[in-house]
Amino acid sequence: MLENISVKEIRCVLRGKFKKDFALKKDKLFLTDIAVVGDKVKFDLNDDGTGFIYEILPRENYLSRKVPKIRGASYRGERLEQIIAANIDQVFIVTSVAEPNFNNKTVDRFLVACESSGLKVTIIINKIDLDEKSIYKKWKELYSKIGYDVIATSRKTGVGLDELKNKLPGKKNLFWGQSGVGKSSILNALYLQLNLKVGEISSYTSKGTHTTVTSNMFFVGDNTYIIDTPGVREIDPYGIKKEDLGHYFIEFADYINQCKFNTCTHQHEPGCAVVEAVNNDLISEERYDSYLRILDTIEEDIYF
Ligand SMILES: Nc1nc2c(ncn2[C@@H]2O[C@H](COP(=O)(O)OP(=O)(O)O)[C@@H](O)[C@H]2O)c(=O)[nH]1
Ligand SMILES: [Mg+2]
Ligand SMILES: [Zn+2]
Repeated sequence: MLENISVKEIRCVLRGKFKKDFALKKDKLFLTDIAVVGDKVKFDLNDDGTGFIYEILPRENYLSRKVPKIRGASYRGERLEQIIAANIDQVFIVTSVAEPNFNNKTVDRFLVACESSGLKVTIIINKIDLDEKSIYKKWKELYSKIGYDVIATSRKTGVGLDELKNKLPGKKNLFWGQSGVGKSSILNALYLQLNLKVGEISSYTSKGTHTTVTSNMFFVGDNTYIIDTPGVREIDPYGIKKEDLGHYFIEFADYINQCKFNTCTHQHEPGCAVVEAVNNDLISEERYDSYLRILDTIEEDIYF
């Protein structure tokens, strides 16, 4: 049985040469991680059972965002890429209907980040026990129609949890979403042994200059891994050009090639097939609105 494969934890530090690479980046305000959750590495084993990482193997894929903006801080320069995790099989974007309220604009930002990394995504709408008016149904329908798998869940009543658990075996599964939506709660319900802390909000170092974001990967048997990601308030997808953004709204694909100009950014350009599709209700207003908003932030970042 795969469950019997032994998984051993070895505490490692990075070899000096990585540290030098690290130092070179110090002229920038933010530093990005060198080794991230999910990386495959080569290391030397010390006598005391600890290890020295001397090589990080090429990543099959990785999920990232821009290093978060710090409120009230003013600085110049680019915002670096922060890698959340590497070598992932699928991502679950976790949302909730209430506490915090469902925010489709935020969901779309997460989706863009996943799509630009070529990762398979499922959307979880949690806390439906709080949803007296069943507003989740509208969003479930909207995202299902586009082609995403959507699972409505409640940690309280247990609805949807079996459906979710059936999707996880044999994969490296990353759970991503805003703070407080119930990521850790759901994972605790699925795997009692995890015993993750619940109810955390994003934390800052004492200086308040760097948001602490660390992900943790857990082996839960059956060749299955779970990555829990704490402390996300909002994300800005990294490294996306204006002219490429439309490709990460997957339902635009049917129309993009029919635009009059191949440099079309689907705003006010004449002969835009995406705008026409919005006018004909073939693309939802909500999604198109998200698209325009993200497009705006991409422009701002150039002169950040
Ligand atoms: N009513 C309700 N509350 C939930 C549900 N899932 C989680 N919560 C609560 O939401 C809060 C945040 O949960 P947590 O798992 O820490 O969220 P995370 O930041 O996404 O990991 C906690 O107080 C949980 O008890 C749910 O399905 N229904
Ligand atoms: Mg959590
Ligand atoms: Zn267009």
